[in-house]
Amino acid sequence: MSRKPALLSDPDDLLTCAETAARKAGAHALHQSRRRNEVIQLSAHDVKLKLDQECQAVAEHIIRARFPQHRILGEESGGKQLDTGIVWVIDPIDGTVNYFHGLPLWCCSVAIRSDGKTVAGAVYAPVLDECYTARIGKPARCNGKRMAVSATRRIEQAIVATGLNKQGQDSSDSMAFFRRLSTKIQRLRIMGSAALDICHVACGKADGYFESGIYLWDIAAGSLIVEQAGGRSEILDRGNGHRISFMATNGHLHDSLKELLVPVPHMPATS
Ligand code: LIP
Repeated sequence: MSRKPALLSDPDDLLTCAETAARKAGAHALHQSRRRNEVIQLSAHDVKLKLDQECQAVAEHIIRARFPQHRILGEESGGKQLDTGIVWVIDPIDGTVNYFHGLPLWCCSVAIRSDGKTVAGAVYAPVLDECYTARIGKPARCNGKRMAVSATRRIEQAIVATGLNKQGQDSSDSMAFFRRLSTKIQRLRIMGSAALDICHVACGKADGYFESGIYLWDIAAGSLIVEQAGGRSEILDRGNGHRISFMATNGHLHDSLKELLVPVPHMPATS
C-alpha cells in the first residue's frame, strides 16, 4: 500500500481550508470592488490589480494559519515546480479583466495538490453566489448540493467555453481554431474565467472547455471539481512557467472534442 505523502492531512480538512480561503478572498474582492481600478500593471491584453495581491494574501493567511508547513504557489507570488510534494495553488481573482470592468464572471480558485494531483479544491464566484467544491473520493458540490455534468453526447449539440490567452500572440491560430470549432458545435462561448468555465462544465451548464496558454492556477481546483462531477479533464500540452493547454468535458464528448482540437493552437514559448 502506497504511503500517504508526509504532511498531507485529511482531505475533508483540506477542503474546508480551501473553501474558507476561496470564500474569504472572494468576499474581499467583492467588498472592495469600488477599488477595482487600482492598477499595478496594464498590458495590451491583461491587467494586474492591487486587489489581486490583497486577495492572494487573504487566501494565504487562511492557509498558513491552518497548515504553516505547506508550500503555496499563486498567480501573484509565483513559485517553483508544482508537480512534486504538497502545494497550495491560488488564483486570487480568475477573470481579472472581467472584474476590472465590473463584469460578474470572475472567481477565486484555491486547490491543494500532492505530487501533481489535486486532492481538494474550491472555486468561489461571489457575484453569482456559486461556490464549487470537491475532494478526492467524494462527489463535487455547488453551494453544498451535489452536482453532475451534462448528458450531452453529440458534439453538434454542445456548448463549449474557451478563451483567448492574455499574451494575444497566437490569436490568428486561436481564430482559425474558433472558426473550425464553431461550425461543429452548437455554440462557442468566451466568458473570460477558466476556473468558472470548468465549474460550469461540472454543473452541466456547459458541455466542454478548452484553452491553450492558460496557467496551472487557472485549472488546479476546477480539474478535480469536474472529475468529481463525473466529467474528464486533461492537460494537452505544457509550456514554460506553468503554462498549459487544457480541456475539460462532461466525459461523453471528450474524444470527439479532442479530435476537433488537433492541431491544438501552438502555445507561445514565453511564459
Ligand atoms: C484568465 C483565464 C481566462 C483566460 C485569460 C486569463 P486571469 O485568468 O481565466 O480563461 O482566457 O486570458 O488567463 O488572468 O484572469 O487569472
